[in-house]
Amino acid sequence: MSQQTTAAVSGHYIGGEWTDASDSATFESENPATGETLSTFQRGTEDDVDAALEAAQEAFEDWRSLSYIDRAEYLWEIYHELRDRHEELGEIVSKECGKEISEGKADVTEAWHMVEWAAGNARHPHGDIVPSEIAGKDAYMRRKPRGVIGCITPWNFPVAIPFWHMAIALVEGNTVVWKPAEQTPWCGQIIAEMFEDADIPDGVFNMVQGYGDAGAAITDDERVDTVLFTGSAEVGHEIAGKVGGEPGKLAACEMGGKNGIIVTENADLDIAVHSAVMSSFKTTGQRCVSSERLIVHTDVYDEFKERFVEIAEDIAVGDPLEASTFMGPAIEADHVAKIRTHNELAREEGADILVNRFELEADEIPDGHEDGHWVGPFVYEIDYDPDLRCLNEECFGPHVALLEYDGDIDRALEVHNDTPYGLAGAIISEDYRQLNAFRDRADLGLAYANLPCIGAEVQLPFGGVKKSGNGYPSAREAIEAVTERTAWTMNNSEEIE
Ligand code: TXE
Repeated sequence: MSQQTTAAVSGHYIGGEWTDASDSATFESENPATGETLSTFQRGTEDDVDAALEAAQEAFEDWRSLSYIDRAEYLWEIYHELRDRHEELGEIVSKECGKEISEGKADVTEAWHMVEWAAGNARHPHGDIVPSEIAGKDAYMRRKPRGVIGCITPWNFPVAIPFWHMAIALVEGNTVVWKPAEQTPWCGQIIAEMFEDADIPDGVFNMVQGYGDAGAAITDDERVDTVLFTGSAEVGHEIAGKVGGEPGKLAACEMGGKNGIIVTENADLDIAVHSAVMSSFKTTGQRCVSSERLIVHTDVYDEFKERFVEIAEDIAVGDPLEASTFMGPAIEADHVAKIRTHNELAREEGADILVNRFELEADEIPDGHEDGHWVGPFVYEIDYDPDLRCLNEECFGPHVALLEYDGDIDRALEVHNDTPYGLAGAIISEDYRQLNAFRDRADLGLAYANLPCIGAEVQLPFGGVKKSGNGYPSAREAIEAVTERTAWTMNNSEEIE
């Protein structure tokens, strides 16, 4: 048991051992609310990744030979660890990625939901028996593990997303090499401790800390059979391009979105305003499902705008560890600069700014947090034009456009679908025909009705269409990416065909 509440210089976890980087290089994790260094970690090199892949390959045959139920037992240990360390880990999430504390804890809850689903699924059917064309023959589809799975994860759900990838991969009989995001290595450290405490056989789970170069060393290695990636469109497309071109190797990538909410002429405006506020500003707009476009019918536009703007002006930005905070800081200084660029782009493209709290007033920043990466809501209205970059490029911050539309649901859908992305979106309407039209014709992987455009259920698929993703690296559909299918046909009769 090597539980640490503050890590010293924490290593990789490879082949059941804590190891240092081959060149002893380190990096630091930062508290985005204060700018303080939290801890120091080994920075992964190609040699470290090589060692992790070797360990994962060596462990594969023994691990795949266990029954599903036996493999799931290790995951149940992790499930209990996640529950036991909920408070502690939730606080670390909050400290390391700036999420308001209830969201930090919810990240851990979502992780154990995923582990529970994956471990429970070990007792469910894993194939199909089908009728054979020939009497006396058995025909069925059987699943088997693909081998070594490379998992690359982002910082915004530093506990849930790794388990969305890894829990299923492991129960299905694969071994794993995982690289946590460089912004949230402390969460990575705690997760690796949980695997160690669960006594998972050496080499089945391996973690290499570090940056994108370590990630690329994983994705580019021929020993990796499947890459599961969640992160930016830029990196995801690069990985899908490289890995997807190789026969026998798979990449399932889940990227961002330029998500929209349609508010129709008959919407309940209480639901509409609540949904828009939650979807635009929770997690400081840094969720892949956050909405950045509010597409509002002209009949209700003025009232919606007035109510939404009033709340955005007042939203409590502050210390993520305080329960009264609605929005914590942005993840890092570079991300603040990126959000600034998107806000300026909207202005240059003719936006009328309704709320500009991007630079917080000095008295809005909590004492002792002056070096945090603070940003506040930025709300604008703009005439819809399909060529506007501000309506097509993801900001990943509390940056939201109000778009007024006049016409029927077809017009609303035309505006909604006019982005290169297709991850998540919502409709607020009391008309079932409009809801059905949205369900059937919105270009989306995740569609919400009369709800905020956030939240995920592990028993549903999670992924997007268009530029938002290929394959499903998470939730139950990830089984497709981490298993092979064998079509098995067996002659049970005396006759030889
Ligand atoms: O992503 P990156 P970031 C999106 C969102 C946001 C952007 C920023 O669009 O604007 O990502 O997040 C590793 N080969 N989402 O900067 O850079 C990297 O070290 C292999 C959407 O964190 O893609 C990290 O572990 N790996 C989202 C992971 O990839 C590489 C959640 C993600 O980093 C690599 C979060 C490379 N060449 C962000 N370069 C969602 N869908 O939930 C980097 N990495």
